[in-house]
Amino acid sequence: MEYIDLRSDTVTKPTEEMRRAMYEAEVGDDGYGEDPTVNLLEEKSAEILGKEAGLFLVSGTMGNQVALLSWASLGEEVILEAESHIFYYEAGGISANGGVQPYLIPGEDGIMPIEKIERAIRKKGRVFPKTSLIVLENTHNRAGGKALPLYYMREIYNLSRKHDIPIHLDGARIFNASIYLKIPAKEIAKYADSIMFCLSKGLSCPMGSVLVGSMEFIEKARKNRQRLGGGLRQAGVVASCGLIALEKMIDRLEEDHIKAKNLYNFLKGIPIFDLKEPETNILKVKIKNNYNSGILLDKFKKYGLLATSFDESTLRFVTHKDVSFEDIDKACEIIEKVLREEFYGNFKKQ
Ligand code: TLP
Repeated sequence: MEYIDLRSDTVTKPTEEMRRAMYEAEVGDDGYGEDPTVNLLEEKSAEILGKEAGLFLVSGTMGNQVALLSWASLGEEVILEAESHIFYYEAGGISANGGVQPYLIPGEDGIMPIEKIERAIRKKGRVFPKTSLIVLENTHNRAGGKALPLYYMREIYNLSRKHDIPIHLDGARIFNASIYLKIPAKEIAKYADSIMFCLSKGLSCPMGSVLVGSMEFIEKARKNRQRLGGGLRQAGVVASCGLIALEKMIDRLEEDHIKAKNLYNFLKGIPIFDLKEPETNILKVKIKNNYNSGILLDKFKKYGLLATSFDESTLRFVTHKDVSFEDIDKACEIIEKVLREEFYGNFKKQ
């Protein structure tokens, strides 16, 4: 069966041009700094985000882990939003790899109240851990692809300067944020000391993420990547896709946002669902009356639609290049069919 796959933008396949570029890529041993394609991707990534240097890594998770290792030492503390990817989905790496302690602040739509961040910063003293880092996530995955507003980034940045604490931005989808906010990604990146972004999500590369920051930070990060076994060799083969992504795949993300909005426009009229208009490509749908998301997901799958859940009463739909506008219409039909079956025809669309 051909599925309409809305589980994640990570399912996107490389374009024809990327496949050709992989074949033709100029390569060398990156362990010696001799892969020209990796070097170019690192340079261009740093340039596009207004930082001094970049580091290519196999995944977003590795990028975040390397950033944690590079900013914080054993027993120190990192301030994070309670539903952040680093805390939620990185297999406990923050403690296992970094040996650091998360200080979680629950946010509203991914936004931690600034006063709470300020209160969370530890005072000096024998018994306290040192607060070494503040982490932000933009767009925020579990907040349904929320783009953190620029004024908020700026306020946290000002706070971080006051306390001399660096900011790491999990910008796995920073370009979705930049498209939604209608500002260059550089403008967002300016309020963080290090940024990780993913090539393998909406940008459609087969793999890879880039971490950017100051020269000094990237030098440290390179060593930490090595420590985690993430050193690369002829990685220009895949870095070549990243170069195409930066040039040609960013502007088209707007289309993914429109697809998510189309899906929203259909689902918002369904009484058992509770949802907000998506800003980017992730649609978060709460199901009322304790109805289980797993049951719906299984039924959607039977008719050819794949999605995931944030929890047992919340569905997640992610739009991307490999689903068309027609696929979104079909997805709506499948959802309607399942709801009619499930509620014995009592399903009402308002
Ligand atoms: N997110 C994946 C899953 O892990 C949940 C997805 O399908 O959305 N930061 C953010 C904000 C992410 O959403 C992800 C991946 C990562 C980091 C990690 O990237 P990878 O998967 O390359 O390790």
